[in-house]
Amino acid sequence: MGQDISKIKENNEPLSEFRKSKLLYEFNTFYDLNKDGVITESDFFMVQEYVCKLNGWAPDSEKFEMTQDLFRSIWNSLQTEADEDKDDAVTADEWVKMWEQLDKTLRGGSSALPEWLTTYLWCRFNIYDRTE
Ligand SMILES: [Ca+2]
Ligand SMILES: [Ca+2]
Repeated sequence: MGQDISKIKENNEPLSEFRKSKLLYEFNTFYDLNKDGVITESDFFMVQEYVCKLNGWAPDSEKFEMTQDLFRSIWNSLQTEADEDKDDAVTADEWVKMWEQLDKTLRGGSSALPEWLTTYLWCRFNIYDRTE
């Protein structure tokens, strides 16, 4: 009976070193924008401010508020998925762990990334297109 459990464990392969270093690179480059070693709400706040500035949306405009809501909900989702100890900060460890979980889900037949992640990636690429 104990053998079944060890078989399950064998299937849960850890992420490869390559994949891990890629994830950590993304963590540092695209998420931890104020470079304090963790992802927090203020990192998302920076992206949001930046997006609004680029588009010329004033802080009291409807677009500004929409963007603020969007980034707040992305952060809330990330927090739910990744912030295991609920200290309002996502560490590199928690980040990699979340991706291990995500990879498992994707391999298990689920077809898509979570919606918040898709949204963030979309915003991210939009920003980087413009800064060139
Ligand atoms: Ca940070
Ligand atoms: Ca945490």
